[in-house]
Amino acid sequence: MKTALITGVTGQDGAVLAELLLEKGYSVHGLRSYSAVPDTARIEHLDDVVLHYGDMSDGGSLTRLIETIKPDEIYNMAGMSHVHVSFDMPELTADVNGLGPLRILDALRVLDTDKDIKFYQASSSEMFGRSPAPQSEETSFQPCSPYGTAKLHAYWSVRNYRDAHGLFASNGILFNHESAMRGEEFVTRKITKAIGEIEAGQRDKITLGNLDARRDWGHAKDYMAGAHAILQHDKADDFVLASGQSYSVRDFVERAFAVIDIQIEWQGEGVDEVGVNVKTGQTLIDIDPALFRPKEVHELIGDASKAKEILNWSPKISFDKLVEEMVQADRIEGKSPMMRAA
Ligand code: F7E
Repeated sequence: MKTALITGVTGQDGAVLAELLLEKGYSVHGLRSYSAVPDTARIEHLDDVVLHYGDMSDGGSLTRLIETIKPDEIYNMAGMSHVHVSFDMPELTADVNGLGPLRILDALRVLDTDKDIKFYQASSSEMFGRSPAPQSEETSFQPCSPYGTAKLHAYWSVRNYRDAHGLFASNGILFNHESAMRGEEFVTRKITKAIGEIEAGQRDKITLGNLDARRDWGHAKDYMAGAHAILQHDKADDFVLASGQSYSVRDFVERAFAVIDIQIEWQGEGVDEVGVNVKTGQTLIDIDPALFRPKEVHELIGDASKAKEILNWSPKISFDKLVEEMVQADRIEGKSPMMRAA
């Protein structure tokens, strides 16, 4: 039986990956950082995950854990994952997202384990920043957020430890990937959660930032299967995982409302633009410039040809299916207690 250690096991990716690895018969250990408020909701159904306290900013805790568990595979899914927030907490972002993976790599270099532990780093399309789309493994990086620069530090650390010290360390450069477990601070889940609440009469509208930003959105289940495939390859390497299709935030809004049979019409311009329910005239979307980022990545479209060719990986869940699944999941949650009981 293989043993895996997943950092960030309480987040969307950690939880989805933990479930996948348990299904594959792995013994799964998860690193959780201390939080005063319980943060294990996403893995409550996964009794078999062994949880350990530790932190990406605490090298000693990481080293001890690796030494004790002696995993076959380590998946680093931990970190400060919100790009906008990284502008307000650049040092913490650099520490956790940039130096955290380096701490694991260095532990793997110095620890005298009898195993060749494989390491997966959750690299991000945000590292491409303003490099023109489509972006592949050959595209140059132009990160434009503290989040992107910190991820780039980790990406290069993986490559350097692989080349200099012979570690089996691979980067998965993942484009945006979502699910019903996505945090509510990310735009897709923010929209679907609010739609559930609007439908249940608990709120009137959704306030958003840049409607024209374009992202390549896929489903977290497909992308975690890809992360696993990256470590099963016989050689450590770097792979882009993406759908190859991009949609704007505006597109996501339209398709998400369509799931509950509401058609949106856009009226006005710039920060005064609103999205209106065609049937009732009610404003369902407005804009708050405070939600614009100091510097924005305008368009991300991934080219995952290498993963397709070498790993035989390609996403199976379409954008429309993803949107539908997320809206439907939030409809149940968004309904009033009376409707839920019915
Ligand atoms: O923003 C725009 C926003 O926060 C997507 C993380 O998983 O994927 C994610 O990063 C777009 C941006 O994701 C709102 O300006 C408009 O252009 O959902 P997001 P992200 O920044 O792309 C990458 C690959 C990661 O690695 C990250 O960890 O949507 N947008 N209005 C908004 N975004 C948010 N959050 N909230 C809004 O109201």
